[in-house]
Amino acid sequence: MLIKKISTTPYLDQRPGTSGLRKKVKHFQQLNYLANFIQSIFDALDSPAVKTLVLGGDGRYYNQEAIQIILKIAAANQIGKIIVGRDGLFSTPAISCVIRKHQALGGIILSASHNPAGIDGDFGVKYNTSNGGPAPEFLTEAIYQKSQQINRYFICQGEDLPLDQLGTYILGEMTVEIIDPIADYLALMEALFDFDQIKDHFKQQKFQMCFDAMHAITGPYAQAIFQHRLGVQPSALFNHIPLPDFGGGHPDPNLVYAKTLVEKMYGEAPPDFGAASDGDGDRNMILGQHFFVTPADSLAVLAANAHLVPGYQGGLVGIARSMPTSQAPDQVAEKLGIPCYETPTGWKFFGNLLDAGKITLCGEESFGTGANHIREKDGLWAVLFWLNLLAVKKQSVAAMVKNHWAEYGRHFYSRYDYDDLPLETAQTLMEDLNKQLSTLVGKQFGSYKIYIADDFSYQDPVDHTITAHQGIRLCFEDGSRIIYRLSGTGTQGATLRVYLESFAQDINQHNQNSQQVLSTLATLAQNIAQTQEKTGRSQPSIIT
Ligand code: VG1
Ligand code: CO
Repeated sequence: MLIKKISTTPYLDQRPGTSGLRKKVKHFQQLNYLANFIQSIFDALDSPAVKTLVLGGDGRYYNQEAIQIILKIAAANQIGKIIVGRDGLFSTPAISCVIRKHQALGGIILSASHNPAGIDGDFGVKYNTSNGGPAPEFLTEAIYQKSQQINRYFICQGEDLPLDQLGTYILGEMTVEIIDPIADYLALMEALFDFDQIKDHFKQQKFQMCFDAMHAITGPYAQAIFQHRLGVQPSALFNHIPLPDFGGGHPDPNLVYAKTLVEKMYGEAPPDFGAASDGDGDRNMILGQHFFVTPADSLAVLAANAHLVPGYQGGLVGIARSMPTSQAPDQVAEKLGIPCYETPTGWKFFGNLLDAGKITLCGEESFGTGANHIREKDGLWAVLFWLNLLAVKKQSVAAMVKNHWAEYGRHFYSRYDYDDLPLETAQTLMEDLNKQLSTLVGKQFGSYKIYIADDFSYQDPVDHTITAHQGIRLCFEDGSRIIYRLSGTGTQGATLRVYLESFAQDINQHNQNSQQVLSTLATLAQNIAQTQEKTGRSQPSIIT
């Protein structure tokens, strides 16, 4: 087969962010843009030739075309074998599972996660390594450096492959195996959870659930798991047909965007349990009847009860949470006598801790929960974990969480996002905050006194690399925190995220409304950073 060497010139904006390279679809469709980045991945990898890679995406617009281009570039770069999900699909957790199971060198994930899709939406490419997790910083940086020097890429000439047909194909000298994207993942879930007990709980207790796939990748997985394997009624699955534009929605599972689910769970006679996942299937939102479980509370409840579930009967070795995530899991770790690590935002920082056997569970405030079974956060895994616990405890979601608060105290939590700010405005705001840090320590604001004000820096306990400038932390003496950081996943302007947390031990305070409890802290956060003066916005774009 003819291998062509195509001359090209670098694009200066190919540095991966929190979770891979994300840009508008049209940006990716520029001449050689995708090819440059894919070739840079192969150029940065240590002798990728004759090895196996896994490839798939969340089905968004441009997924199929990108797969065909990537296959031809891989074949021209002497990759030995590529395992592709049927129709070019894989959820992010499933691809992590398949990389590990098939001992691949790594995988290429095509997704912009929860960012909107369609011709005017976003696209993304992420490289994961042989442990199944996002490439560490040194590798994403190496890929970026290659992309800045690139002057050619290699591509095979040939027909497109029929991605809808399972089977083995040959492209040049490369083998392409098209597999069912669900089977390996389902087998892993069955090894961790007691599916028969969950099924019985649905039957005996007349326990009802619903799941919103938001027209993204988890639809077919949810059908296979909940409907076919656990016997849930088809009507319990909403928006389960994946669409290239995700139905025009924003597949981010939170109270604002998962509208269908929220209306159902806060409506009349709701089911006992509701859940949603995001575009690529790694996030989750858990709801009870008229009840929302914050992601950090979810991680804390799972950790406290993990021994009740087959996969975690032996107990936990440790927990990790990202820095802006509430400290609810820390309390559980303390009681269990295990460490709780605090990492920068992004799943890549959990990889070393998981590989070194230092943690079993981990999570982020952004609706991400996961464990050592793979190296990505895992939406459906979290849903199954909750279902298994509910089947064991035979309690409502609200009762489980409230009992948890009674034992550990409640962490009120909220995130304020200021979207689409001019980059310079956002950067100046952060720089000005940085300059204030030394004067803030010891300062009293009403009943709040600051005892730590810093720019978060993380030293990886395994490879000792230091990652600096990961967000500004203001910690108050009563356990409250305000955190400011800029998003690394957006494709338009800059997004300022302000994270608010406040702690109440007293059970009499647990039933208060989060936004009310956090209102003084929210005003303080605005005043200290002068958000209104600097951004011209009196309110955030979205509160989750
Ligand atoms: C956001 C979240 C972060 C998450 C990342 C990728 O990053 O805050 O917690 O790991 O998205 O998740 P940022 O830099 O925009 O705050 V996903 O589901 O987009 O792969
Ligand atoms: Co995601």
